[in-house]
Amino acid sequence: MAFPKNFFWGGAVAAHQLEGAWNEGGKGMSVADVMTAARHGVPREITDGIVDGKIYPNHWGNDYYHHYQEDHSLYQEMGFRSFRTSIAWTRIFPNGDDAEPNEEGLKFYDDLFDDMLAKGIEPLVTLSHFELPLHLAKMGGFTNRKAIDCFVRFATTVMERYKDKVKYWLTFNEVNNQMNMGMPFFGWTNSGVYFDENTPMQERKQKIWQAVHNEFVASALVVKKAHEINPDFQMGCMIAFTPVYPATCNPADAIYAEERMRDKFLFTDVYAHGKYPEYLRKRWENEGITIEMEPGDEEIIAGGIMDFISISYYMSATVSATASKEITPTTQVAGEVPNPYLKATDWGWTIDPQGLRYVLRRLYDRYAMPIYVVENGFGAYDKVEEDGTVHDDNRIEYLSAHIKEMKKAVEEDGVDVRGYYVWGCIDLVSAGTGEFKKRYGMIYVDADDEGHGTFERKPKKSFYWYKKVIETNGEEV
Ligand code: P53
Repeated sequence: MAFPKNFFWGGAVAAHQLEGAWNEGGKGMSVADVMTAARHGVPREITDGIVDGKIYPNHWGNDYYHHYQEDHSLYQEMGFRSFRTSIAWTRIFPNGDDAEPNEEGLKFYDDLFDDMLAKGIEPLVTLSHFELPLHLAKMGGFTNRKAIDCFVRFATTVMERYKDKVKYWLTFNEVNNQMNMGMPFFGWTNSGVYFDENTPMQERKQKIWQAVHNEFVASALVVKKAHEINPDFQMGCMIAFTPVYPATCNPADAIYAEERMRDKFLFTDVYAHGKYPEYLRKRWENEGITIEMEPGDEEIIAGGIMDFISISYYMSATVSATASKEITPTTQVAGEVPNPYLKATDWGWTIDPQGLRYVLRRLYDRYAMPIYVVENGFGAYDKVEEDGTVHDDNRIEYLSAHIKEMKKAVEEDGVDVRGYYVWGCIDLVSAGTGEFKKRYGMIYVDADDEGHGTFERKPKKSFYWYKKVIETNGEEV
């Protein structure tokens, strides 16, 4: 048998993409609440507050806030062993720096976790998934050290509150996305760092690297706190591990591709080894970046080593040393060129199941730590048949091919993979575009890009397929 008996088969979501109820229950505004709806190739706008006439899809999501019991029952029916969601920071501390937490928000997640646990589903909770309080973003987000204290306080509050309910935690979702400094979206969602098209690159770099350092300190402080609160807690980092291949066997391409891989490895290196790698210090030096560190920061980072690594995996990227390094709204990595061996989704994301195995091997070879694949999924247009069913064979094909490669990583390469979570196991708002029609779900939600619809839930064909995968512990994929 490839997968251990207690392997975590499940699904993943993030509060801001599905809860909706953006101003209910005492919730404050987050960075996600001021991002407009867009589409492939057109970036989401970050507006100064709510602007009349613009569409803000995160305000309604898929209305999970009012549907969670029903949704958890569907997950139970599929056999989920675990479910990953995030706690919306602004439900707990509406402004991020409030004197007291919001009891109504705390109670909401008490009920939500109780319901999951009653249905035999183990929660995996992301503490920060693109949900920084807007008030903190206005103060510079994570470039401001005040955000460190606020995050630690938020994390401590929820870890203490749910210490007997939640055992698995992630600190910052896809913290490496902000290495893409060409698009304002990434710095904003990761760190509450705002810049626009006119901000010079050097200024962007300086701000993002400072935010990254502050997040390493914040993450390490939270990991330490977590183990004090409950020694059984399992703490993880979360990296979007899009592998980067060289376009040719030209050594210059190989070196450049590895350089872009370091944009991800630098994060896992710090999380796994507790210190900044030499190549990163050199990079800062060569690029004229000065990181403001306080005495003790490096000791804090050394004390915040993770218990496991978690990744999202959707696609791979291929680069050439000589290709243009300009970033467009559809660029994943600077210097990207098409890969003639791979097809892509309607949103231009390459489909590369072997890339998942490649990444699992590279990570396990480097760290020998347990790995959770906490996001993998297929964003596509769904066709609803006359009788209301959705035959999403393309999604089944995508997921199945990826699970098969993950299985090889376990069986043939000996990688210690502990869990697999289908991203957007239920239709929700796309982070990148704000669309609802870029659907990932195995459960269909009747809603459109403008939030019209009944929000009724219905299993798709993939729902029954995944149920079988779980039932057979990955033997039948
Ligand atoms: P959407 C970019 C590249 C890889 C993953 O993405 C990304 C992004 C940001 O768009 O985000 C992760 O919804 C993220 C989720 C997100 C999911 O991938 O743009 O952790 O919040 O929804 C899919 O299609």
